[in-house]
Amino acid sequence: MSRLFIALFAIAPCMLSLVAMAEQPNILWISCEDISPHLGCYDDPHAITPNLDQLAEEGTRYTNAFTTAGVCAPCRSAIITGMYQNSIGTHHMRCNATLPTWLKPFPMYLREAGYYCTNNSKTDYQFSKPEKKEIWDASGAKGHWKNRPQKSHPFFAVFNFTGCHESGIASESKYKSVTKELVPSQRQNPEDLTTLPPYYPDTTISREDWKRNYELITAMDGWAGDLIQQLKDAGEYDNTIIIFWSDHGVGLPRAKRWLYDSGTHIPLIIRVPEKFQKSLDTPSLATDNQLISAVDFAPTVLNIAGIDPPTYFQGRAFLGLRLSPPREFVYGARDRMDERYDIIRTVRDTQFRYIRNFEPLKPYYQYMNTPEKGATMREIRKMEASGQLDPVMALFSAKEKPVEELYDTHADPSEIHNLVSDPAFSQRLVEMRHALSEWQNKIGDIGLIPEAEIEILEQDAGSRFEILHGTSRDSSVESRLATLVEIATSASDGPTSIPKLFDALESKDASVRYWAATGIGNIGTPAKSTLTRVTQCLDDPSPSVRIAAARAVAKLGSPEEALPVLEAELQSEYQWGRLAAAIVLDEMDDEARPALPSLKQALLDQPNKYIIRVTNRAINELENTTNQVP
Ligand SMILES: [Ca+2]
Ligand SMILES: [Ca+2]
Repeated sequence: MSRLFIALFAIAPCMLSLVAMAEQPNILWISCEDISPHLGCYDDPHAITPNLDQLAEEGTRYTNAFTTAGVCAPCRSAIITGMYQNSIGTHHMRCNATLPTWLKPFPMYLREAGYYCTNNSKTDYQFSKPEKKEIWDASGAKGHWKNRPQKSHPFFAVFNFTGCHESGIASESKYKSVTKELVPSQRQNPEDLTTLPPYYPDTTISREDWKRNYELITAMDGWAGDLIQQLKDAGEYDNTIIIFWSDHGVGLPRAKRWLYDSGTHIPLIIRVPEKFQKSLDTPSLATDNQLISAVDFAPTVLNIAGIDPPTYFQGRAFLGLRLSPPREFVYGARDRMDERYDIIRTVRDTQFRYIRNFEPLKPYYQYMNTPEKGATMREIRKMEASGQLDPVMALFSAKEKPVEELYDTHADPSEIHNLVSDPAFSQRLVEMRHALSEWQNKIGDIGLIPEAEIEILEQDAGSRFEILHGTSRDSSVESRLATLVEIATSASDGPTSIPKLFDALESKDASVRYWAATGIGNIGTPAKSTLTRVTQCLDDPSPSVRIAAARAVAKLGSPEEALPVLEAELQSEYQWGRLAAAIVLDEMDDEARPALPSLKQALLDQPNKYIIRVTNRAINELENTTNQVP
């Protein structure tokens, strides 16, 4: 064995397979925003998408591809890192996490292997280091494979179409601008659409939104066709693997931000040119029904480029040589969406979806600035107010959520018939519940740690991932997570949990004390006997515990004791502590009236727009005003 070979083996094992490969394929990512598989090639009866249909005709259409969240940034952070957002702490929409020093966004491996990597242009990764310039050769509106220094350089080029983002549905001017080049035959008649989901009011207004979704997708299809044509014009079409995907489902209520298929089931089309089908051992299938998660994109791109994915990746390569066994499940997480928290986890196989609501006492539709502006959402609110909701719509306007949801997506593609109490599915329920907690343990899900606590803990831990894992990537997090899951569950369990919650106030773990105080607050008056002890928690060293305790003290009948604590936390150095305090003050409604001056003060010099939104909402409700904030 030559010295050179030994050296290569020692320093760069991941390059060996590259050496063996005849030619590195170019890779083009055509990505877009906020669309479900409303494409002709997915048998949608209305879609007008000739370019993507043609791509699917020449390549493979994946029918079971899912994102890890129902919203842009958490999904995009998982895609670029190859790790679940709730493992590395990029799970809140939006945030800025410190990553472990060993974690490299996957284009960095491609660049090391000689690829020219461009991103045009959305990042939304939820971390600021590594910086864009370390990840990409070029990232921005000018990023393009055409700018590679030499034609012989293989490229990995990403293009993203923002035109079909939810704002294109919600804003008439954006919709008109994005679709301005559509001809009459590419337009839709809202009256004729047969695919409006049953959980939306069937009104002219909702149908207008639904129509816009289709037309925005047609505009996106034209853009995708142009990217494909550019490859053909440059003679690179048969040297380039094309991967088309959306970053999550349609930008409408109970879809975007949610973990149902409506929010996480995405179109995924891949065309592997003939010459790579053999070298990558990927015969071209018209349709592939295997389960795919967006966290698999990173290992898959590295694998087809001939680079062994790093062992810390949490997804699997689904194309190329030496594949591991296919997935049994895909997983997803919902955490803070803009200014409101709601912790939800999901696991899905090819037929069933299981959902675990960790905050079941919160409604599905908490008031949030951005989604409330959409016309369909306003239509739902109107019908809620006038008592016109039919039973299906009423499911998601409920004041509380079930702890668990289970759906048979074959029989019930809209996921509206919860099977949790159906004895025929009890075995399935147990299996899915188990699969979910196994996944949470495996990845070290930090979602049950309050965000202000994460802000504090990441300082010492070095990164958010290392809060649970320590410096070892493999350490077991199971016992700590089990305690958190147990106490978070008890927090929504009602008065029988009072003794357990009371004891948990003594925990050394601030996150456990937080859930204990939150649980006592959830119970309210029947937990009155705990008032003296909970009042002591107003001086807890953790801001998250102080805020949860203040909420509990208010719910136990002493709002005057709670207010000074919450007013002080509104000025906290921890921005997510300020948000948590604002949320409690908003929840207190009229009891928070004495804090009005502090709420108004909190709007000033406030760098975090989410805190402004919640505070503005609280003030609007107290003063009967309709002030708008961005
Ligand atoms: Ca998006
Ligand atoms: Ca309020």
